[in-house]
Amino acid sequence: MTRRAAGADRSLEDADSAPPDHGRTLLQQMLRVRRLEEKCVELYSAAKIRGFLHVYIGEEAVAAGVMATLGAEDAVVATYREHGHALLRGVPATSILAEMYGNQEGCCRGRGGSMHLFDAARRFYGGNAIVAGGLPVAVGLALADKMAGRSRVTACFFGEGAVAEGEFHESLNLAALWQLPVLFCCENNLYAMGTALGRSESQTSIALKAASYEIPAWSVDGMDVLAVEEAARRAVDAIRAGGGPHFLELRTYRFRAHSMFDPERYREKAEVSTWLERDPIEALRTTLESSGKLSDKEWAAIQGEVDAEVAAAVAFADAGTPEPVEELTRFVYSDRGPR
Ligand SMILES: Cc1ncc(C[n+]2csc(CCOP(=O)(O)OP(=O)(O)O)c2C)c(N)n1
Ligand SMILES: [Mg+2]
Repeated sequence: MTRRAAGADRSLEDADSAPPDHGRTLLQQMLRVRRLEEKCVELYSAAKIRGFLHVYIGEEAVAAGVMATLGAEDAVVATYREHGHALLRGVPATSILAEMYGNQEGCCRGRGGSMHLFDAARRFYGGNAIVAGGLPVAVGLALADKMAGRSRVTACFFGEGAVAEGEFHESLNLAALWQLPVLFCCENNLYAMGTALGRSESQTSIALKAASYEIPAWSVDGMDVLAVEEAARRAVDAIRAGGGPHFLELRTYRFRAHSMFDPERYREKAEVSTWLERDPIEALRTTLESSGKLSDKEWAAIQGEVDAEVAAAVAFADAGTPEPVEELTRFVYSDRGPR
């Protein structure tokens, strides 16, 4: 086929499927996270993934909305519920799943596992298992950027459980004091393990706590990806314009248990059902369909692509090589010997 003919074919294809609607892209991003997480639960039950596993099902709109506003030069810091953040940051599903299997093809050679996904080349700085542990890391990254005069943003995701930690307050204080380019993204899913927010905090508005540090802070519907994206874009633009740190309290809900070892005795089934009705993926799909921006064919195509991506990741991880035992101390001790 000549070059001209190939170009003609492409323009025909383009005419057939209109330029991808941004809403459809967000829908696909959320679905990628959902399907990967569902697969992780399945693989955990099959003992292919071991250790701890915390899934993000129900909270996808938060990562998808914020991540859509960041560029490759920006940095992302997350918690132990970070598979989706890593995926949307560009870490391949193959590399993520291989990591969870403990395979040497994983993004940390299988040494980090589910809670410690990390990819410096993509400026994805974890995967932090310590509650609030990512906040000082984000402040440090932003301080480095500010000192070097780089126009970058560091987005830091953490749960509302972090507000009980000193690191939360120290980090907000220094970020505000030094006017650092950090976007704090609090994923307020109402529970820290089995502790409801109202049982542990006298002030349950996290945005108000952030505002007490002189940080512009907004509460956002974390089940609405378009609202999340809009708020994040406003904040990121302000940060890039030298406006210092900004804070988003994203009100969301985890549909599944805290981890794979949680009998969920602390919340009523009726409460979970009410939130399930606000499924962020279903909500956006309905909005797009009713406004004529998503046909059945397009939805089927999105699902097909996502399923294929997850299936390829499973095949990759299944065919991988566990980190060899004899290499366990590699990268742990210095190989330079005594000085
Ligand atoms: C400093 C510290 N204390 C306690 C724990 C145990 N722990 C693990 S997850 C968790 C709850 C955190 O809840 P939240 O920050 O709301 O995040 P979510 O799990 O809801 O996403 C706790 C207390 C920990 N990992 N680190
Ligand atoms: Mg929480």
